[in-house]
Amino acid sequence: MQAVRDREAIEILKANDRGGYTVPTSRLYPYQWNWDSVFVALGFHTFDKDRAWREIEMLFEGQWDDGMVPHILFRRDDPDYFPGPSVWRAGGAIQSSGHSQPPVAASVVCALVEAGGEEGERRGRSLFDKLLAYHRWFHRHRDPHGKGVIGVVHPWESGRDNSADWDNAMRQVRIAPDLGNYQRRDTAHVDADQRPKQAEYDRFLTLVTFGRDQGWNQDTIAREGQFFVADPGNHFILMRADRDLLRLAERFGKTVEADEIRAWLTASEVGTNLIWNDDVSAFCARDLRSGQFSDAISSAAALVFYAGAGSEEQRALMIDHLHRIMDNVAFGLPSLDPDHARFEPKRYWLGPVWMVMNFMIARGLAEAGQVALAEQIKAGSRQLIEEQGFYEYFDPVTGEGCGGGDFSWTAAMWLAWAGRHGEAAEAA
Ligand code: 9WN
Repeated sequence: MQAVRDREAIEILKANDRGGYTVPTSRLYPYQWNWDSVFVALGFHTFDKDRAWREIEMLFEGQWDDGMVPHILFRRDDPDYFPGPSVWRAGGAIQSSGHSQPPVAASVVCALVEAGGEEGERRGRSLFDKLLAYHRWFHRHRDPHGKGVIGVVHPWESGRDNSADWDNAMRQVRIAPDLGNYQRRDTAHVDADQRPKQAEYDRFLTLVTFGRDQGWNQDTIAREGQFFVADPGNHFILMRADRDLLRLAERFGKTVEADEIRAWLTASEVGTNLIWNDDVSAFCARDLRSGQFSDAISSAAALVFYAGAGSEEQRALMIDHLHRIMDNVAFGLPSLDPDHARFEPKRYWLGPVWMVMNFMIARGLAEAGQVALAEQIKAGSRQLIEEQGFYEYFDPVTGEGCGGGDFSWTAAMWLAWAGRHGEAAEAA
């Protein structure tokens, strides 16, 4: 099975290659997505190092002048996806969406550089300034008041689109009256029961049209937009990426930049307390306008270990939650606590298991000495792919593969992590 799945995973990455960048899967997602591409680079790196670097370099070709790396790059128009470039009307040399996605790039670049080799050293070094500009953009525009916690201006920016994390804030979003009769394309490719609901799409679109009408002025969007919510996912992922960027800065002798990054980390350690919800004893999303907490414990909260964040007490309480949640499902880690009223095992980010989340969560747990939990998550991930193949996400109760098939980041996570034995192999 190992050899068969290895071969299939390589074939999927090759088939989804569009000439130096990879689509998440054909038809459903026909463009280059930010965090997908970065994870995909880890997969390519196991059999074609040059192609791995190319993936990330092509993503950064779409970087905006202000440092932002958009969540989608539209290199060509494709009627299979909505909303496409004519709706977003954003970007420069390459048309793009108007906000970002989880900033995993510095962490993967750091892993590729540390895997060794002169070529990796050279290509990592030439990406350093771009990564630094990207992180500066996140700290400036997604933490405009310097609270030390990262917000998202659209659920799509979190990469966890219909998570229960956004429920309170999304309820407040007044749907734009002029959305017209737009045609969703996602439900033409995937069972509607496994996708976000129409009311959510209306709000997703409302937020896009607001940003577009502001000419994608990020200050105005964060200040006046209808949605600005502290995201445990992007907060913890950026913290980890800051630590990895710092490793690169030290390696490349960038001392001034290293001090700047250390200051971000100090601020983030303080800011982490702002997303600790005492009512449920967990890290939760929090509306940055009203201060209101979400009561949902999503898989993003489990990234606290990956970030190397939180107090001893907070971390211990999160471990208790993880044991409870893992005992509740056949395959972990579900994207939402099964004890939450909104849990739906097949609906996208309301329950299903996602391989890229598992990869980061397991890595953080292993680093924190929680080896048994980390192994449990990795073994479950491996079994899901072995039995079902390379689906977009998986039902944590039945193990059924859901969403799109032949999925690039699932294939990449197999090659770089779930399908490999031993810590060394995990470094890619
Ligand atoms: C919107 C590509 C992307 C992932 C996201 C996932 C989904 C898009 C969509 O697909 O989002 O960005 O149209 O549903 O939620 O994490 O990057 O795989």
